[in-house]
Amino acid sequence: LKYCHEQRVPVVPQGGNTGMVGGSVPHRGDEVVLSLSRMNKIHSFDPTNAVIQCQSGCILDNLNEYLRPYGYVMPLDLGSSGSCQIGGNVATNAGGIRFLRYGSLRSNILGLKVVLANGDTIDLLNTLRKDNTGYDLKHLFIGSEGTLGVITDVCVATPMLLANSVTALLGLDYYEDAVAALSAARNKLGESIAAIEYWDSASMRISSTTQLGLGDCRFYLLVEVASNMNLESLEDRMMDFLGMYSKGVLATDEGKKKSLWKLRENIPLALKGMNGHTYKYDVSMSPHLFNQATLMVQHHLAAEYPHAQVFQYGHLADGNLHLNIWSPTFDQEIKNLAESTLYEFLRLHRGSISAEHGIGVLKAKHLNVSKSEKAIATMRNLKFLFDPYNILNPNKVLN
Ligand code: S2G
Ligand code: ZN
Repeated sequence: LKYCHEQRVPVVPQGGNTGMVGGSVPHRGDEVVLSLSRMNKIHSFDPTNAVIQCQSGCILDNLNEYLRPYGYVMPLDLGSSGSCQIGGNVATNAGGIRFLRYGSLRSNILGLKVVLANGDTIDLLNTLRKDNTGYDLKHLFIGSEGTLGVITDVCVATPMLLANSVTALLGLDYYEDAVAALSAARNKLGESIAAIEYWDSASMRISSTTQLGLGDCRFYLLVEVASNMNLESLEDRMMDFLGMYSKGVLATDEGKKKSLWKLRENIPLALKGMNGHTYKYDVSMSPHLFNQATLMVQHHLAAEYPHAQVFQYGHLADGNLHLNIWSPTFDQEIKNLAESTLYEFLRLHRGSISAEHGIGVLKAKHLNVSKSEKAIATMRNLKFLFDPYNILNPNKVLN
């Protein structure tokens, strides 16, 4: 980095390269791609403090495998866990399906080691749960997508691996029922909730052909509880919750739980497999608004683009909607119309144009939908402070 800084050579840091917004790929053609894959050593795990220290190139699944015998897990889980690397997860502050249970990855990072654009190393590695000594610099690098520094080592607080889990799938006829079920789940299942995901009938149709005995529902809600309490009591709690609904299935054995999760995990995979183009929007707003936002985009597209199909799915309790549009071929007009509709809606409701996937290069020009001019100007000042020659992942995050 010292050499590239002096020679003004742009550098694209790259981990598992599983990002969704083009944040880890070169775009100009004159960049050096700096792979962290070979920096994949696990330094230590302290079972007393439940903190793991490792290098950025460690693959998420490998870290989970390493922690399992100790009875701990990594504080995030996402579809790409087989190839994404913890350094990239931290650089994008990745979300995933366990955000509801473990909180943001950011809140579980205790320390980092970072190399700056000029080659200086900042050692912020510590395993302290509490450390109130001045500006918390690590938070500048978490989620900065490799534009302020290159993360080489991380210290992560690890939650316990819970002995038992029970998964349920509800079939609902109205979106409002899904939002009401979210509150009911919080009341009935409380601290044992491990995940709440939802999707619409269009998403179910492409994800699975098997009938679940739920009939044709407009919306599906997957609810998972996990705890060290015995399986019977956990099952009773879930049955008590499910008893409120006429269409629901419950899974306690691993195979059945996996098949319910597959219904959710298959949605983005099915979209990728459909011959055509998928426009992906990963947005945040109040859970009350997901269906309204989707119907609005659908309505704006229907007249001129009847072949375009709109899908809504995501992390309901996190207020994170994955609104995806599919069309037989890429059409700039569909993209423009969908984005003007959706981003106007987000502006109106103070939502975010990127809930978990980050900004990368794809969303950089829309940053002002979710950030004020002053905030963006301050981000530019920080960028200039850390990377005056703009060699670190140029054109990403900041247009
Ligand atoms: C999800 C995964 C990536 C995608 O399914 O939760 O974050 O394709 C997404 O949307
Ligand atoms: Zn997601």
